[in-house]
Amino acid sequence: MQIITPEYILTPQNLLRNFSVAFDKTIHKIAPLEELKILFPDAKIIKLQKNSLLMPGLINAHVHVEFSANKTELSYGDFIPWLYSVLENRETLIEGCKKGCMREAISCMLESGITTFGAISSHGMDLDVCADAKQNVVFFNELIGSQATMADALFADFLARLDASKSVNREGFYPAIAIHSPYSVHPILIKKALQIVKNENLKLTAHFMESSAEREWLDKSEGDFKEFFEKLLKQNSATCGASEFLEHFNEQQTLFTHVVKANEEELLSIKKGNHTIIHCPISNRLLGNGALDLNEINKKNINWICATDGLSSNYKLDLFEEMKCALFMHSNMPLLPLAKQLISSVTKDAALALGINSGEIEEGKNADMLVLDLDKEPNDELAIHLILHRYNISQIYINGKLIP
Ligand code: MCF
Ligand code: FE
Repeated sequence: MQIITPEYILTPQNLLRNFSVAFDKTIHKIAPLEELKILFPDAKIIKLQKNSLLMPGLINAHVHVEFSANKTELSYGDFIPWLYSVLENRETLIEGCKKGCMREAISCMLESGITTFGAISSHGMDLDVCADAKQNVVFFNELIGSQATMADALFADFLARLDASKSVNREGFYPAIAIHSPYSVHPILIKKALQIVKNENLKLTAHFMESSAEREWLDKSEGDFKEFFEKLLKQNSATCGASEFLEHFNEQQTLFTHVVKANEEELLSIKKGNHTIIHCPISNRLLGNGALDLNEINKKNINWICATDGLSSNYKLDLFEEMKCALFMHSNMPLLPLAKQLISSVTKDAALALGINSGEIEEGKNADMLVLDLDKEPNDELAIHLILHRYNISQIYINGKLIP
């Protein structure tokens, strides 16, 4: 058992001052130091400096680790040209994305305070590095393929990857499933994957309504996707409508990424299923998809969290940067409440959506914690300051272990 003695502790309800935390793998008790010393006389005491803040480790629920080689290869500004550039550069990116490059992306996340991430794995090339990562990992094996003729082969490949991820046996590693999107996965495949999700109680995610091209293709089998599908896949209509797609998830709480172009009916369906939206503001901006209507999402009381997406559509895997961009992107929302919601979205709310027992400095939670060095006494606007100022992270604990 250890006792850590920060000056401040950030909890969802309030900011505690002069409280300490007794923890091993989990947080056992939060109380004044003198009280904890009596309860745990043998505990090692970690003394922290003035203005230190203990807060939960950050949770990045959506990142494509395998795309970490991209810097300037992919075309930004518009979704369909980006997609063509992904296909054109696939070999270079895959070739370039050796283990070192993926490891670097994972350690950059750690340095910026990310103690849990959700990896969307398209090929399983990131399995070893994710298994070796110091962070907790929800490893989402991606299922993709819009053509029924290929369904069996694609499903077999997906199952092999899922099985490989199940054989990783370490604390804080959770195999899970990603359905790529409504335009790219055939309903036959979706049904088969959902059966596994139900039988094995796995976490589930999908990209949904990211671009106006996706909107038009799913609604009318028209728009910018038409040429893409006709030329590349000899497919002239969408295999699944948007509402039909969502119906597959009626009984399975799902994390839907982007959702920028969803209509009223789809948002209500997301609400009804108690699903969560993963908001990736930088990715949305870079791929020309506009801004999610967070006011509307809040009005409908829909769960949402914030994540980085991959280096395929971002320049950094840093949730402080992501929150800062969100704060400026949603300029029609009151600043302080948005800042508070953003902090909650990468801690408590993300933990809840991923089904992870962390995201809060609270008794019983896993000890995933950061120590930040604030430069002076915090005030009521701490949430804004946490996002605007890159406070130094002096210690990181994951499942109670100090990360060197
Ligand atoms: O989230 C971004 C943009 N939307 C969709 N997919 C991806 C993103 N970054 C990487 N991807 C991957 C996706 O997982 O791109 C591949 C898929 O494997 C091809 S998309 C048809
Ligand atoms: Fe993505």
